[in-house]
Amino acid sequence: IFVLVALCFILYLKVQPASEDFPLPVRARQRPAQVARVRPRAHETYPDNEQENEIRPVTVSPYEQSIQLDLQKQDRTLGNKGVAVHLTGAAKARGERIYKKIALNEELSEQLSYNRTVGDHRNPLCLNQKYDDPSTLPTASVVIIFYNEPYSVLVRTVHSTLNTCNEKSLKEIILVDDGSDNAELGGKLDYYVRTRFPPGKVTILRLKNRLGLIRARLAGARIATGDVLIFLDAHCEANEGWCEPLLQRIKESRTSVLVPIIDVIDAKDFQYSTNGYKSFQVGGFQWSGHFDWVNLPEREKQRQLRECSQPREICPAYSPTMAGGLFAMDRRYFWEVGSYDEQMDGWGGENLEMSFRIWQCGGTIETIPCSRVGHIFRDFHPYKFPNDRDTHGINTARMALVWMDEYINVFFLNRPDLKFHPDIGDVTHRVVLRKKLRCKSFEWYLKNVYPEKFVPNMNVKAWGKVKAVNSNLCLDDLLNNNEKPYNLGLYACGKALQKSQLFSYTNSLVLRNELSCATVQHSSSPPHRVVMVPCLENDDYNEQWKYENQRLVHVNTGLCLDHNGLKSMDDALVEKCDLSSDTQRWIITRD
Ligand code: LR7
Ligand code: MN
Repeated sequence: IFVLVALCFILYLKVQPASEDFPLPVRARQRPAQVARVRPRAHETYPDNEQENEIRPVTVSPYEQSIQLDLQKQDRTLGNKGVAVHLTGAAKARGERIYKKIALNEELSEQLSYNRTVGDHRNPLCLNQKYDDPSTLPTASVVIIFYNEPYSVLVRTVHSTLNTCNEKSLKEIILVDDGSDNAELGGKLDYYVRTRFPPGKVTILRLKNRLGLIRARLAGARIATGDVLIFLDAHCEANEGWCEPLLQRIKESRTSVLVPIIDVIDAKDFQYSTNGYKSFQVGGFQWSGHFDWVNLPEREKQRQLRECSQPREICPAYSPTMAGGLFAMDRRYFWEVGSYDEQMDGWGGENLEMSFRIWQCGGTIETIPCSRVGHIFRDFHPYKFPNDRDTHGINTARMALVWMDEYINVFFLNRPDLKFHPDIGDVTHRVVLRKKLRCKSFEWYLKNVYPEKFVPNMNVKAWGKVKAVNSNLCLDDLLNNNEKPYNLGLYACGKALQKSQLFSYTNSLVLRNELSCATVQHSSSPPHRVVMVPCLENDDYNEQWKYENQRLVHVNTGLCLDHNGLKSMDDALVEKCDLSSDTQRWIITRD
């Protein structure tokens, strides 16, 4: 027995391969332990042409090796259906480190399959929808622009598009590289596109320099050949069946500019999340020129019921503005209606410009509820803006000069910094365009498209600073200008009217700023604070104030706004009304 065991042992040793020179099959030879690390760091570069690398006896191109390594890292099941994934150990730490740098967990992205599914989050009513045969629907060119996006995220965006958009409808995908200097987005991406995607489907357009996202989109649109342009950011994953409803609607109405419901892909754990299939928001704007999300107004629901024959929940919903990154539009209409303002640089502002332009010049912007696409929202921009300029502000000022008519005053009231900004440049060609297209006024837009939008100097008894008589204290939102409730504050009155001190006292006796209305917090004992709450569509009795004898009396509690003993930065309070009190007297002024 002993001899037998010994023999077996010797045999076993013989069979073990001497790790280096044993001829492994090609796949195994590419295991991470056995090839040089070919995946470059950001500062390393690939050879321009993989064939040129003749120094090392490499039989497989380094791009191929690198891509093989990428694929080996991935887990086909991880994150499927859009569930959250949490890394552990060293990978977790690496993920956190890269997240701090680029606001996105690139480590995790590299472990998720390019072909992961995000699930089907549509309203079940969508499944009964019938769309025309792809042969009679318009075709789509999907344009994806990118500047130094994480390679794996971009590649997943392309795979996801190919996996979810009907092959016959999807004419092409155009990737526009806006002058990225991240090495992986160079030759390796070219190689990937050449070897992994259906021939002719995916094109990369390389811009020599970074032109900014507006001009990058224009460059992509110029070479597109599909009937419909669909723009996507470079970090999107689409829900099943998102293409057809867009193409169908454009077939029916070519001047409808469409946005999908934009779902959230978490930048840390890549979870795909929705607000539930029933509710979604549409686009609004703030007078500072920023885009925001707003609930679907009751008025719009009524219009849907009147004008749409489908169940209301899946009807196109008119949207006053769009976020800008994800939309579909008839290609010819895109050019007819003025594409973009080519002099907008970098990032920002083009979405409100396009929104106002579409509405004012005869088109519509609609959210299509059966079309859903996820987008990775990042906490900060992982890139610098050209020349460190506030391109969002500058572009928005260009927009305002062309489209907002006299309402530009409200914009500059909110953005005095932009009023004489030297970089705004000339907008004559856009004014000419507006004339040529015979577009309607901004007043028309507000009245007909977005009547819910509050205008600080319209339908008001007074507007300006709410200033204490005999003191230099003013009501001030202390920069809390958001949509959650917050305590109203006091601050030294600014010389000029500033955004944080801009209040309106409306014809319906509401004291408010752009988004919030002043009310009194119900507490059993003093101090009673003044709280700013999101204004309701119909004014609430609890938010009414009477203005008499220079006193601001909260109707519901009968208490008076009072700054007795208060100083700058304190919360605003109400006290028992006292006609003889000097600290309960206020004026609303623009001086
Ligand atoms: O210089 C640049 N060049 C580019 O090509 C800067 C950016 N880009 C690319 C970038 O790689 C990305 O693919 O442009 C795309 C958009 O940039 P993001 O993702 O940094 O922008 P964002 O998602 O924060 O910004 C939103 O607003 C922008 C205003 O200019 C654009 O319209 C974005 O497309 C838009 N994104 C969306 O609407 C997605 C939904 C988010 C919301 C709300
Ligand atoms: Mn984006």
